[in-house]
Amino acid sequence: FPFRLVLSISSNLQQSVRIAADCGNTKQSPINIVTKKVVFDSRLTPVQFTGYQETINTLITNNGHTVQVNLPDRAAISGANLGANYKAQQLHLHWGKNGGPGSEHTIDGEKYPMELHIVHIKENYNSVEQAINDPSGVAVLGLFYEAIFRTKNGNFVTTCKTSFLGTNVTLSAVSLDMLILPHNELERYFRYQGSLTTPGCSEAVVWTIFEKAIPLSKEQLSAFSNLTFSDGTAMVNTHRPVQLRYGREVYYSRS
Ligand code: 3J3
Ligand code: ZN
Repeated sequence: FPFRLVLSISSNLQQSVRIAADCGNTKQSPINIVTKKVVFDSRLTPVQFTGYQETINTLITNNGHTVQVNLPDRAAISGANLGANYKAQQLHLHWGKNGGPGSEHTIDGEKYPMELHIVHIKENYNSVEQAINDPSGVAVLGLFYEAIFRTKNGNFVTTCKTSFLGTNVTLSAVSLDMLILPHNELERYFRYQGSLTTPGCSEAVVWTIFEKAIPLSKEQLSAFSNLTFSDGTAMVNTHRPVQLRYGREVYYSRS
């Protein structure tokens, strides 16, 4: 390119970055978490779970763009410098293809094969639609899954074969506990301010991303690629690309 043309490209790029910033979409999710740049915050105490220890009878569904499990809002989280109680709404997953890279957040540029999101809304709201108008109206817990050759995991995800859709599942404390992490691993997490990663992408989410990944076998991870979108095509690569951080800090719960 002649030098001048290169300059005009760079000025266009600056302009498009400025437009993006002017539109206010500077707190988008997911992001890449650079572990060397996270900032220790002593206020990030362990997440407190209430109502997750009970048996939850619910349905696992394919809502046409992901696998979703609706949760009763008696299950809730607090502590962890959230500043409020947040009621559980649903959990869903993001994955790649046949067990390949599929998480939404990345750690030092690395994608995990799958990422679980447990979606909560601040206790004074009655729906996600209401909560997304508040910059901290939604609190999403993110958990990574990593592939291992032997499954050590609990009932919930091990039953994620294509035949599991529409079945009643009892998410007992055991499966939820196994679904979440052993308590001592829950103390290590990243925190940042971001958005929903699905259309609307409202900048209303306090993100809590646990550092420790949950082990799953390659077969379990690959089973998700047998599902289909509403149009009948394979439900693969259900993850949004990482977004610019625009200078946002990522905080960490341990020094
Ligand atoms: O149904 C609600 C509603 O706000 C709808 O507009 C849409 C917003 O993207 O989806 C939500 S949701 O509760 O289904 N939901 C979508 C997936 C919010 C949380 C999920 O986004 S994420 O950031 O956890 N991946
Ligand atoms: Zn999600």
